Amino acid sequence: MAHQLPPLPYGYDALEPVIDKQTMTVHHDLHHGAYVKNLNAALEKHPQLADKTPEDLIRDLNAIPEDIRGAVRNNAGGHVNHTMFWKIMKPKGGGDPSGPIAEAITKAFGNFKDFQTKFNDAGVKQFGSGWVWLAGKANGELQVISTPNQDNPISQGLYPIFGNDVWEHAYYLKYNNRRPEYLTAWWNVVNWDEINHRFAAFKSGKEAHEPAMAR
Ligand code: MN3
Repeated sequence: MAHQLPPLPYGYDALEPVIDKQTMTVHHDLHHGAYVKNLNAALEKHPQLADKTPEDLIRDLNAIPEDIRGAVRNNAGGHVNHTMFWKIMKPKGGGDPSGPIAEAITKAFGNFKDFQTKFNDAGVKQFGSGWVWLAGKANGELQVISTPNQDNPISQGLYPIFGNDVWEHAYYLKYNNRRPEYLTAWWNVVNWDEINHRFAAFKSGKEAHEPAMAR
């Protein structure tokens, strides 16, 4: 069965005023929709890959046939990234983290504010399109990284605990060129319950990711 665009877990206007309805509509339906469509089109040429999850496809890109490697990198990456992104946000989210992720952030970065500063700085400094992440290493350490385009930490052997989208399509309609303002406001819609869920999966050494997809 082909990969499918998952529905947004809330309304298009649910993250107002942090993220406006028009941005959410275009971002989910058109941008994420296109990644799914383009991924399915690329995979048609290699039916042996049909049963792989999008995470499996990007875990070892060298194993992907060269003629579709770029398309898989961009579009399976885009699919995995956005599937996570919708879920790690929610209306009336934000606030200080709680539970195990709060303890882990304090241990790794000193305190939540310093972590946010580090995360936002990495997002501002990502040149052009990309993502900023809290990623987990195989030895359990946490780090803030950024990736270009739709690259996901999975392709570097890291676990994507959560990330923010710093492509202009994620914020330009409302924030124009003010990416730092978007990065700061975004914390008000973060879903710490879902992030704790992903962190627990990382700590338990399970598959690096949610079965991202309703296939
Ligand atoms: Mn995006």
